Amino acid sequence: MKKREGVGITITEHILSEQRENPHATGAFTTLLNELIVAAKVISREVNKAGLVDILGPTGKVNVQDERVQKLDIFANQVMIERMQHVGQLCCMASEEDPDLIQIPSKFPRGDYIIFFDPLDGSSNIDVNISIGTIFGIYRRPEGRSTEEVLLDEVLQPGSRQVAAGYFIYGSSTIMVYTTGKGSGVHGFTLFPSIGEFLRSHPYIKIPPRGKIYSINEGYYAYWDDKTRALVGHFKGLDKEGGKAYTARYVGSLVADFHRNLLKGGIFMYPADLKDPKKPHGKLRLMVEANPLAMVVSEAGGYASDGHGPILDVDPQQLHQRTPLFIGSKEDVELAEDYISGRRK
Ligand code: FDP
Repeated sequence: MKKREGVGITITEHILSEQRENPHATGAFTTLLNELIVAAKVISREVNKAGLVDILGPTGKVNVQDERVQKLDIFANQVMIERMQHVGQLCCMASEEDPDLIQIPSKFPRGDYIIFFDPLDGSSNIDVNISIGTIFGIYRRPEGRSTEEVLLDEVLQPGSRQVAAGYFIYGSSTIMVYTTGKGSGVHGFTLFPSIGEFLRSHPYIKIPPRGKIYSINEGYYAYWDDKTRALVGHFKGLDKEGGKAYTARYVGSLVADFHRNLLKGGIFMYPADLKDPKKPHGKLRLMVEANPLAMVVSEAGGYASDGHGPILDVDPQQLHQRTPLFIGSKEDVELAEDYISGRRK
């Protein structure tokens, strides 16, 4: 970590200090982030009650007992949409849960920002108390486009154009990690429930250049091509160099796996499943999962690749485009790229 000063300051103070450093700032972005934080606090409260639903009954208005897990996904999605649509800083949104762009209703004021989010990533883990999270990436609408309806080609921008990105992890505590890029650093804030505030707990997060952890779902070994098998063999110390084996950690909740590797160093991989026609590009989504985490890891000194080049340079073609993802410590991800692109065998 570069500095420890500022530990304990509230997230509001942090955002305002970043705003003061930008002479052109209007406060619009600050308003947007503040509303996002409120949405995450509401989701966090509901996630923390998840185990009580069977005891106390479903908490929602509609009684759909059997769909409780799915309901929390939908609840999180609704909270995000309802809280964010009226702030006046967004021109549209896109969610992992919605097939199309979410336009801002005409009764609300509109701004120039676009937000992508996965409202509850890793939601198959809710029932077993494994950490889950909300991921977000924020862009600006390209200049010169001002029709009421925002078009898909305006929204589909490479991840390198994100102006901010991050995630909330709902775990043993609720933590927000985010960056506004350009050397501002990656900062983590822990929710102090009794005062309802996020306090800075992880200033200037830096990921070690090389880690000791590899994270991948090895149950899909049969679906991988030889390059992926050779790469994972390397992390197990099985290749001809006979290097020391890494340790394996895979929770199956992207935010949780990513957060651990960000703090400790290592690589998370979700490769293309070449023999599975349902997942030729893997499972993870470029716009709501890969790009935001790629911005965070890059700002923290790490790297994210699709196996051939930077995730942040991918020119998106579809809203829900999937991508292979190799993300984490820079040297580990570069090594993965060498294997996947065939430069190393
Ligand atoms: P989930 O389906 O539980 O929402 O993209 C979603 C995700 O979880 C990621 O959070 C996680 O890393 C991945 O899927 C797990 O997929 P596998 O079960 O195929 O490993």
